[in-house]
Amino acid sequence: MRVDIVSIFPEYFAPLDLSLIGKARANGTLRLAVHDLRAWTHDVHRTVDDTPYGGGPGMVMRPEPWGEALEALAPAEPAPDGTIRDRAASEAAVPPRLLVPSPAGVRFTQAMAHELAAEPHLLFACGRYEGIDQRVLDHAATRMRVTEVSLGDYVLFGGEVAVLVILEAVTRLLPGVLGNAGSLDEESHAHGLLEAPMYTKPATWRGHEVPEVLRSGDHGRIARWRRDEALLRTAARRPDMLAALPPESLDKRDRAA
Ligand code: 6GU
Repeated sequence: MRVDIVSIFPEYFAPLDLSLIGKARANGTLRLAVHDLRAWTHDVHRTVDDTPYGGGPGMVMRPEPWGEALEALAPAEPAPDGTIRDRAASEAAVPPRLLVPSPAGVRFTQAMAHELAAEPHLLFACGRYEGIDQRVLDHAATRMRVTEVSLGDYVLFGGEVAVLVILEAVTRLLPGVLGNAGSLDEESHAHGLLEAPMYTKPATWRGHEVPEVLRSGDHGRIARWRRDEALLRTAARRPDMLAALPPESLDKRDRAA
């Protein structure tokens, strides 16, 4: 997967050299480039923002640098007659999916992470201040898919941290990134429930015991216990998730729990 990130703070992305994301970059699974938006400014002050039309507090990112950045990173449109000039050019002519982090976006979910993991090319545009001039997104939408995406109901200074979150959720779904693909199936959100609690050795620690069932070796009982714990946790912490489950996904013993 190819990923381009545009930001006025490229330094935010230094952690992407670490851990499993760093490994995915090193082995070519993730071809990631971070770009400084100010590279597409032309004035001595390298200005990227201005006051909002209509008034109000804060600043808005001006459209000109963003327009040039997106032109440079999203390939030119194919010829109007659909002519394919050469194979390499036609492959490069598939426009990326543009993602714009914003508290006004649609909610980022595990389902969206799966959807993004299937894309060949993601382009992230990180806004700061009160956001990016809306015409940048409207114009981009004439030649590529544009999604404004939010992490949740709170406000960050800018999109950079959100991109780190989204990219981590997506990268771990790419083929070959996780050693044990089974962990993708078991985890919280995989089946619309939170995951049951986990334990390791020692069996007793500071007076707290590992539940007996997990030491029983009875795989049927263990699976049932984990399912019950997942249901109880989800009911207590995320009643919205429980309510959203299709009724046929609950069996008789689930209802008892
Ligand atoms: Cl994606 N961006 C910003 N600036 N604030 C947020 C957010 C994104 N998601 C939640 N709050």
